[in-house]
Amino acid sequence: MTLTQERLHTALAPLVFQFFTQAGSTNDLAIDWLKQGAPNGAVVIADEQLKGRGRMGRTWYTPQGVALALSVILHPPDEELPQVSMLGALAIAELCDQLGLSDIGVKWPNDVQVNRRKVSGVLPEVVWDGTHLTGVVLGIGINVRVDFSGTELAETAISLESALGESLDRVELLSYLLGRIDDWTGRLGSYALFAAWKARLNMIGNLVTVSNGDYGIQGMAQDVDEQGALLIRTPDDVLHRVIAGDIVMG
Ligand code: BT5
Repeated sequence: MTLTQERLHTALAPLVFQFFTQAGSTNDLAIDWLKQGAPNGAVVIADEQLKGRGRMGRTWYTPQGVALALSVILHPPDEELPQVSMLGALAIAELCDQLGLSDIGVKWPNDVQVNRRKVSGVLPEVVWDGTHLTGVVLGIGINVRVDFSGTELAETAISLESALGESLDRVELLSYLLGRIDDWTGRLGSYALFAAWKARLNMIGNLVTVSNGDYGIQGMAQDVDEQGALLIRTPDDVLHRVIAGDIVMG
C-alpha cells in the first residue's frame, strides 16, 4: 500500500522518475524538470499535493496516501499534441478495465468516470521555447481511496476502491498505468489512438450543455474530430466546434 522511494525503485526499475512525499503540484515540478532537459517518459510522482491543479485554475484534491498524482514528461512532435491528453484518459480507462470495473467512460474532454462519477482527471500542459516545442507534461490524478464524504465532491467524485469494493496497491496501479501510457506513447499520432479514445466517450449522441467560462451552448453532442474538439449541433442546425470547456447532460 505504501508509496515509498524504495518500493517505486523496485517496481518501476527502468523508469527515470522523481518521487516526493509532498509536493505543491507534480505538474509544476515536471515543467521545471522538462525545462532542465528531462528525457521522454520521465515521471514525477507525489504522495500528496498541496496545490494540485485542474484545468482553468481549478483545484485538484490529493490528500496524503490515498491517491495517485503523477506527471509524465513527453517529447512528441507538435502535430501529435492533441493526442497527448487522449492518451492519458485512455490509459486510465484501461487501468479501470484491468481492475474489472464496469460503467467506465470518458467525459469529454478527459475526465475518466466510473458509475458516471469522476475517478480521475488529466491536465496536459505544453511548454514552448519561443516557437519551439520543449515538451509536454501530462498530469494525472487518480482517486484510489479518497474519502469524499462531507466534501463538496461527495456526489460527483469516486475512488477506485469504493467502486470496486476491494483494497488496492498503489504501486501496482502505477506500474500498470505507466505500462499503458508507454504502449500508447508508441502509437501517438495514430488513428487507432484517436478511435480508442472516441469509443470511450460517454456523452456522444446526448443533449448536452457546454460552457467554457465565456459562453455556454446547448445542443446535441454529435461527434469529436481528430484534434479532440467536440462537435455540437444546436437546434438551429448549426454545427459548433468546441475546443475547450465542460459539459453537462441536458
Ligand atoms: C482535471 O481538471 O480534472 C485535471 C486534474 C489533474 C490533476 C493532476 S494530479 C497530478 C498533476 N499535478 C497537478 O497539479 N494536476 C495534475 P478539471 O477538469 O478542471 O477538474 C477539476 C474539478 O474536478 C474541480 O474543480 C473539482 O470540481 C473536481 N475535483 C477536484 N479534485 C477532485 C478529485 N480528487 N476527484 C474528483 N473530482 C475532483
